[in-house]
Amino acid sequence: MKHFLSVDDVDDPMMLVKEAINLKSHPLVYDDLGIRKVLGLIFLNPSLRTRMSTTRAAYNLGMNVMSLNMSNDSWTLETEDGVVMDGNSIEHVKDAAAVMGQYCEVIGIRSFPSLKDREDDYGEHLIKYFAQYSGVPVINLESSTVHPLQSLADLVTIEEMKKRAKPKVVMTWAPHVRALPQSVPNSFAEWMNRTDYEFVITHPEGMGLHPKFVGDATVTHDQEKALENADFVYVKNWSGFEHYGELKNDPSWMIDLNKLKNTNNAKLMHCLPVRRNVVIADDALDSDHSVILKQAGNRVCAAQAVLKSILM
Ligand code: AN0
Ligand code: CP
Repeated sequence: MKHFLSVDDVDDPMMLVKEAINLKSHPLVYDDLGIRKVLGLIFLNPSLRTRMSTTRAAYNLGMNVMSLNMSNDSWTLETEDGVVMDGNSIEHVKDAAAVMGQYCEVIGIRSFPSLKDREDDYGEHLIKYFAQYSGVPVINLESSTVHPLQSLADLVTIEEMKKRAKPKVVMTWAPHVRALPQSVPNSFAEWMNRTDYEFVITHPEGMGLHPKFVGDATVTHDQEKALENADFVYVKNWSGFEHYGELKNDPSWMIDLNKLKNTNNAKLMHCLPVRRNVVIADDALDSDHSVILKQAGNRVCAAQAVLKSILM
């Protein structure tokens, strides 16, 4: 694998899932694969899980890691081509990416969308610049439109826990107090569409995702009906795609224990961080349905599978 920008960079997503599951059982088998190689982790936004799990994954492969918080510790990047840089931006991403490529064998980058200009966000300019100008493989740590490391860990979790060959997986929109990216749900949908699971998306009217990511999924505005007989319930807020970046906060869509009653004793999933009693109620998050910790744990083997396949 050259870059890991989205599922499109993966020849066989289910093979990568199997590789991650193997690495989880034997995390140190390839502990000299990345020896004396450096992974640079570049963050334009906060992160707990992605930062720590990817660092741990790199350590398991013998790599060294440098982490840089752009917002506090580096220069403001310009992403537009050919502009007169007489505004707030100090360094063009073309130059910064090329410099970082001199210091690192692999670069991971996180850059959230502005949620103001849909065309610009969906153009994914920043991560594409890194792939083009750094001269090294680039890993997506959540970009404007997708979060593939998260989706890979989610698939690992489902594969480990599923009780039937083709589980019913339901992704439900949930309320929030801030406008959030569509990256996690876009990506989850995109990866689900590469499986043979039954996949249903439920959200309030007007909160549909880009059709390219929805693909063949069944879409319904009836959350109760969608949840019936579900084996996995993936909960996530996202802001509007049609009314781009619009915040919707409808508390009736919050998931609680009662809503899981008509499921097939569903496993409850969330990528974290989760606002308790806004997105999901305590009674559900703290119940036996919840697999959020397993999911977060699986971020390590997922990142390790990606790094391994880049290093091989
Ligand atoms: C981010 C999001 O929804 O994309 C990161 C999730 C992994 N969440 C928040 O900003 C709360
Ligand atoms: N799920 C996830 O990517 O978490 P962080 O934003 O903390 O990295």
